[in-house]
Amino acid sequence: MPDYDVVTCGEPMVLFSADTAGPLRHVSSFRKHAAGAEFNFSVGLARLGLRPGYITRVGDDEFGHYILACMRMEGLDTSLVRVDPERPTGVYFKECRGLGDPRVYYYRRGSAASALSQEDVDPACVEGARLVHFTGITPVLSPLCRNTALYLVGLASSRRVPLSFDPNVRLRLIDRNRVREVMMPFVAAAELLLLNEAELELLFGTRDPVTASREVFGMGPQMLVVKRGARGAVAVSARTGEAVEGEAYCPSRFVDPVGAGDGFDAGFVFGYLSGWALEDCLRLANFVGACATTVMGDYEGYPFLWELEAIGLWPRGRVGLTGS
Ligand code: KDG
Repeated sequence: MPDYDVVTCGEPMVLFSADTAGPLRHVSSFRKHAAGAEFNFSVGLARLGLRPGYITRVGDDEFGHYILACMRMEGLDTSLVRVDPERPTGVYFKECRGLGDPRVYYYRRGSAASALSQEDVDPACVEGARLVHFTGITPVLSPLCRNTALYLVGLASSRRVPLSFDPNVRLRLIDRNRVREVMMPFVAAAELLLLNEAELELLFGTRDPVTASREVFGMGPQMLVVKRGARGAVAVSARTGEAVEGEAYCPSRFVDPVGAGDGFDAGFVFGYLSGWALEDCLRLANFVGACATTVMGDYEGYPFLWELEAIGLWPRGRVGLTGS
C-alpha cells in the first residue's frame, strides 16, 4: 500500500449536469462528470501534488468503472476502492434554474458507497498519514457509514493523525434537527474545522467566527475556518485567538458554485500541512474554490501546481509538502 499524505472516505457519484436551464423535466441533454465531496477534495489535493488515499465503494457497473477511470486520470490511487458486485454506483443530477444555487437530485439510496463498512477500511492506510479528512456527508449516508466514519476517526486518533472536518450539511440527506447530534462527535475529534456561515449558525447559533470560536475551541479543534463565498473566508486559530481574513478570488467567468467548498478545503489543507501562514492558506483555498466555479463539473476547474506557480500564487519563499 502506498503512503498517503491525507486519507479520506466518502461516496463518489456520477453527476449529470443539465445542458440547458430550467426544470429537469424539460431538459433533454446532460453532461456526465464524476463528483462527490471527498472525491473532489482528493482531486484538489492530487492536483497540488499530494497523495490522497480515498476509501470508497463503487458498483460493478458502467458508472463505477467510469469513476475508477476518472480517478486514474487524476492520478489518484485506486487501491482503497472496493467494487461491489450487488449495489449500484450513486448518481446525481444538477438542475440549473438561474435562481441562486443549482438544485440537485440524488439517486443514491442503497448505493455501493452507502454500504461502506469497517471491512472496507484497512487500518494500515492511516499509518504515516499527516491528516484524515471527513465531511458530514459520509455519516449521513446510512447508519453503517456513520459507524465506519467513527471507526476511521478512532483509528486516526489512536495513531495521533490529526483530523479535519467539514460538516458539508446537505439538508436533502439529514433533518435540520439532527444536524448537531450527528456532526458534533466529528467536530469534537477534529483539529481543523472548515465550514460555511450557514453551517456555523446551525451548529453554533452564530455567523460570527470569533464568537463561535469560543465554543469550538472548548470542544477540541485548534483551527476554525469559515467560508463566506464571494466575501472570502476567515480563519481563527486557538493559539493566537486572532481572526485572519482572506479575500475571495474573483474569476473572470462564473458558471456553477458546486465543488467550490471542497476545492477550498483542499487548498487550505495543503497550505496548513505545509506550515504556511494563515493568509497564504486562505489565499490558496479561495483560489482553488474560485477555480471550481468556472466550469459546470465539480472539480474539473481546480488548478494544477504548475498553474499556481505560473500566475505567482505560490507564496514567496514557501515550499509545499512536495518541496516543489
Ligand atoms: O460538494 C459537492 C458535493 O455536494 C457533490 O459532489 C455531491 O457529494 C455530493 C453530495 O453528497 O452532495
